[in-house]
Amino acid sequence: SEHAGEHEENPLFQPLERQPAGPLSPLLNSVRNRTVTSLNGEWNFIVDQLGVGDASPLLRGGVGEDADYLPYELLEYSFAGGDTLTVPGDWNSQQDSLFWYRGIVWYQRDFEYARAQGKRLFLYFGGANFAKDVYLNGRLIARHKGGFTPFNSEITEHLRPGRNSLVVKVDSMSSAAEVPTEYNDWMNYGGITRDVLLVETPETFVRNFKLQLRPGSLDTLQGWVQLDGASAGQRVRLEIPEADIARSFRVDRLGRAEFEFEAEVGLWSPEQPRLYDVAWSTEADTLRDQVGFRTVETRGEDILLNGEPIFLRGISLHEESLLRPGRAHSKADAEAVIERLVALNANFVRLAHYPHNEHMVRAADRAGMLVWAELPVYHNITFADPCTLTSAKKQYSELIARDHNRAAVILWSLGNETPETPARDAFFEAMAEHVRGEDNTRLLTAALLGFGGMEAVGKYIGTLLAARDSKLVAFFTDPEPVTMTIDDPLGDIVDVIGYNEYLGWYMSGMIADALRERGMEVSEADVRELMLTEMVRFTIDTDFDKPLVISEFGAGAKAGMRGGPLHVWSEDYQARVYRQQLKMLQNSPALRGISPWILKDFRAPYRLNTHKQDYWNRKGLLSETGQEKLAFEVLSEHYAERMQE
Ligand code: GCB
Repeated sequence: SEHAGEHEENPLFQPLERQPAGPLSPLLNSVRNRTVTSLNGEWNFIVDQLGVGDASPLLRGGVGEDADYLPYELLEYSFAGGDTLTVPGDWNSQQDSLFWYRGIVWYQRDFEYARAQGKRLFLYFGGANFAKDVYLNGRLIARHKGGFTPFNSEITEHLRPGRNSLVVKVDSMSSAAEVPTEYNDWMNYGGITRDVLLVETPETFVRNFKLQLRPGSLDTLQGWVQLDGASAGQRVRLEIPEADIARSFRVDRLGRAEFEFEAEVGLWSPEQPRLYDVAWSTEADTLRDQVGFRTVETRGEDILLNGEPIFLRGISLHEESLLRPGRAHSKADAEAVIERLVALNANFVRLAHYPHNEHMVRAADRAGMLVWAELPVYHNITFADPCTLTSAKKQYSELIARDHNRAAVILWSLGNETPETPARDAFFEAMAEHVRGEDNTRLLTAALLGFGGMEAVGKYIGTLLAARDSKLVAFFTDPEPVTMTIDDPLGDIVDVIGYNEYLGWYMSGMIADALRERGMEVSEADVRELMLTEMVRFTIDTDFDKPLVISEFGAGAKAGMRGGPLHVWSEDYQARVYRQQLKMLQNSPALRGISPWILKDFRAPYRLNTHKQDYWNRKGLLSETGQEKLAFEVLSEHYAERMQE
């Protein structure tokens, strides 16, 4: 993975020698509640398709230097005078010429900062896709990989009085050993896609804390607080005025204190998303946050929130804005999503397939939307490569360090539709241990891939067709209903079984093919029709005594396109799939949640049907501009009924 995001070696130019970047600083939690200066806005940029910017001798010390040269000195790059890109934001949706571009873009901006005596300064990135080299005043100060998690670096010592030049080399290419790889059913939006902030702190400050109910207990708070720049024995005070909590702790020589104490707190729930103002103070610093308290656990096939069984009425979501094309990154984006979730009567959202921005998770906390969060361990990544595991662990640590106080987040998903192999199982065992070690206040899940049921469904449909063709219908007044059993061994590792199934979409075509291979003359239309009518007799079961969440089902529809009951791409067909799937899922005894695929149409270079898809995945309940399709109401009515239960 050392080479992820790095292009094949240039035959002519060797990478310039440079001083290695120092280590990143451990993540600062709740950055927006600190003293911050935004570096969002217009940044200069240079597109560097061949990756010569830090290799070509013609560029002297490289683009990262952002050097001033005299008029008689030859220098073949310049940031000044070009176009600009808005940060935060992906480059693909900002410049037509960059729509399909995957590779390197160098970003640059100036800033001035008057640092008061005794203050420290950190440079914080909410997220940038994928690999980044950060230069301050010509010096490489930070390197980071992973497109969806935050990082920060202390720049106290690198800051200059007056003008400072910040350059970020962003490479949107991933690699085979990375998380994710290059092959995903979503647009690889490149760029500095999330907020960039300067964060000022005192010499000694509260870096991070975790404050949650102890798992299984409704009256014990537990966690830790981490100071930065502290000496052993220093005091840190916790205050939660609305709960009459005021306590102080002494940190150890690493600046950390762990605690557990009894407390009477009102609980956070979707019905009442109560958040408490929490303040952590040292002599010179106060860090505030808004924290909700709840427990989540499983008991057999139940998911218990605050000790009570709960059903997750959800929908899946990619991080694309409902307000404009491209990646979502703002509070307004998040609130636009919440509004649609409320209209759907949802209490749950699957933030697929990578960590979404912090605004989204905080909006969920305020609105009482339960969250499934996940890492882009997607399809067949290189499970056997130890670098892949290292990268995945690091990304999960960054996500947990950001979100461990968000009551809304109840599920950490380890991966999506990963084919069964021993290397994969070993990878997930290591990941589960890692994630549980970092956070024991959430459940683990994964969206399993299973064709386990396919053979049974194929046989059933084939038998019906054969009977019909030989006019033996009469003998099939009561064929055995099908049970699709999920037996992926990953089910042993997780707490909640996620399962993606596309009975109403992909499976009909696959079964038609399989039956033809066995010599039956069947049409896809016949299979599709039978699937849609018969699926209400199917049951999804698992080999595990654990809750089941159907993490995806769906069908593609182009907004405004109407058609008959078998017309794929029509809104009518999609709505029919939803009606039948929702009926069918009532049969599954372990079902404790649903998050169909997906809230809104999203950009997907996999989708080549230029007539119907036009590089959009059309499984949204909303069009790419937010227009409701028929299925939206089908799901919202279904959820309204479930709310009555
Ligand atoms: C899936 C994947 C999702 C795809 C979806 C589809 O199973 O998890 O990333 O976009 O199917 O539309 O095929």
